[in-house]
Amino acid sequence: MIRHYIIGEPIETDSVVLNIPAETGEIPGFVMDPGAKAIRHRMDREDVIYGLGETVRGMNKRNWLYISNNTDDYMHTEGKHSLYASQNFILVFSPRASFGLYVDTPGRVTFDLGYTDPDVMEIRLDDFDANLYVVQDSTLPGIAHEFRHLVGRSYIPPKWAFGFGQSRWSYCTEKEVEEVADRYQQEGIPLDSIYLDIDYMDHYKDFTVDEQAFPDFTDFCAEMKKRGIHLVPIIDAGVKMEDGYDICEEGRKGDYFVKDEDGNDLVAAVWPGKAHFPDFMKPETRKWFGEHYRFLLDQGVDGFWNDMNEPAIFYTEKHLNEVFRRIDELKGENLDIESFSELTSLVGGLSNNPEDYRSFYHTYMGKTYRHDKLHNLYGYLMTRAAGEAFRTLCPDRRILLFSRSSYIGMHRYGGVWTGDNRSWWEHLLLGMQQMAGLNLCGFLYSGSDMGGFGDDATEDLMMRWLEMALFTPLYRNHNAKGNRFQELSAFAHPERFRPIIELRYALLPYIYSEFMKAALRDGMYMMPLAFQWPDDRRAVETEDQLLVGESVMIAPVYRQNASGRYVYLPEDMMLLRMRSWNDYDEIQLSEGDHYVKAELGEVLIFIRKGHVLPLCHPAANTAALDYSTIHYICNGGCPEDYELYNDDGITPVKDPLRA
Ligand code: MIG
Repeated sequence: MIRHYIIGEPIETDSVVLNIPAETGEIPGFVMDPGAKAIRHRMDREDVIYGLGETVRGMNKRNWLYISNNTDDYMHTEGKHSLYASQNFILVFSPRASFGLYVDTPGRVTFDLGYTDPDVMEIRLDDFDANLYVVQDSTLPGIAHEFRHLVGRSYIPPKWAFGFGQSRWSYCTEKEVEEVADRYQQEGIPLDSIYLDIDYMDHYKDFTVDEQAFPDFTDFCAEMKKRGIHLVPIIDAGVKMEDGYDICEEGRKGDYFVKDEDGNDLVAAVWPGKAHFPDFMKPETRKWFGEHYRFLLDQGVDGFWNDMNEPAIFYTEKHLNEVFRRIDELKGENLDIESFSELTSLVGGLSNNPEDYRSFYHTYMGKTYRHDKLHNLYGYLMTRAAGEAFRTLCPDRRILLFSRSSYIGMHRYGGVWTGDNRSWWEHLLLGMQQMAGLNLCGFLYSGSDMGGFGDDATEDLMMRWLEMALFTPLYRNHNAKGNRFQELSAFAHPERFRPIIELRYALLPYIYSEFMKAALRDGMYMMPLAFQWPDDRRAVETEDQLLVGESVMIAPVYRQNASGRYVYLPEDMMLLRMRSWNDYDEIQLSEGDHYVKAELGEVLIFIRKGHVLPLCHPAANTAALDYSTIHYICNGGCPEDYELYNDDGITPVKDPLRA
């Protein structure tokens, strides 16, 4: 059951698809404190809080302060409060009565989940206006399902988007991209996609291709398609300011950009230097911007990633001028500790500055709003622009689309990747933990940059990351310019990765089935163990294992130089210790604690009692998979009872599946 309450005068976000009449009166379990712009809930000692999507720390969000304030932050350390997204749904799992709470407001929300007082959950709103939805059900999967039903069906990508993808900022030319494909082919490692980062563009201009570097992009796309590889270009939020550049000109003429205090198109910088920012809050802007994806679709592209849409701002022109003025004043002065730190923070404070976010305006639902009031919707509505356009530009096929910034509601239009993580072992684990919150918030198609975006990956880290992520829907190796190359072919032993990637392909019938069933039935694809064993405290506290679909539990190795790990089994299970899709040990383990060996290159997959795991022969890419080779590993279950879902992987799916 879902109950709807209204605080103040909320701004509509279009994140909810059911019309649930609002009730008046007390919100069950909460005390309202309008003076503090807060609602408060007393927690039991045993309460666990899930949700909040892609945030730092573990799956249980309790005892930290999370602030929904979409931020381009490339240091995902545990002291942080905000990352790129605002996914304001929490699930409070309590022996008393579990419930879900969705705080629907586009402004800043502070989730003080026992940070100030360990016994108290306090949710503070910058503006005391919100739609609140309280979701009640007797089970955790039930609450998750009700909530997902409330916010609408999750985005479904084409099937090839479940294959392995290679990315790096940057591949600058056709030749470089070809070489990546060649090297994978030479190594015999399956590959479905290569991502194009900002360098494919002409001077970082959206909807352009650098003609020197890619002289015939249409031909190039076709040639790569023939090799089974999809090219996936990036699109940035900021539009380069340049006379004669069609997107800039159209945006100015059509009044599609956000406005500064004086009513002029805001000038702020990102990649290309000075840029304008589309006002994605306006349907006209979304329509206009979305249509421009056609430029790349027409050339054979069928996937995109939307970046910098928090939006990230290097500096605004106005603020930069103020900084220059002040620096001029400081020039020649004796800089003591105060004036010197003023100088450094003047420059350091230019990017993503809170004051800048209060200095421009949107037109939303016929009214003018200062940006910060709607801030968390920007990435969502950029991605919605693309998603909605695809429905008319190519109604007969699915297009891959995922975004860095998001808000609940966006999950209907695209997936997410978790942004600029690092080649750190702790981020390998974080990448797994974030999947629980993301699934709960509807972002089924998601994943982190495998190998880590920042810093240098080692062969063992890369290997363990590919193993951990074997079941994550987005399976992409991505990293940043300046770091050690981490294409699998760049390591000392590329051949050691092949069995892992092949295993991913062998698992695709299961991954795709379970993903699609979750999407089409508003269910969870990856979930914490508490969803299955709520009465088992050990299971509930397990932070480094996940359930994937109906049959599988994963327990990856996430420590360097470890050749095994402890695993907790809430019930008897079959362990598959897999070295490849056709070389593995089958071991029956009884419930309880086990130390399980897993050398580098060995993956631990647990099959639940009474369940089966379908596997097929691997292939060079998803299109080449042969479902007639499917065979089942059974732990007591019958293959006939397994509901294998398959389709052409391209045609949009209209109807929900009946359970
Ligand atoms: O400020 O396009 O998160 O994946 O490679 C960096 C360059 C901008 C951030 C994205 C990252 C991408 C990078 N972008």
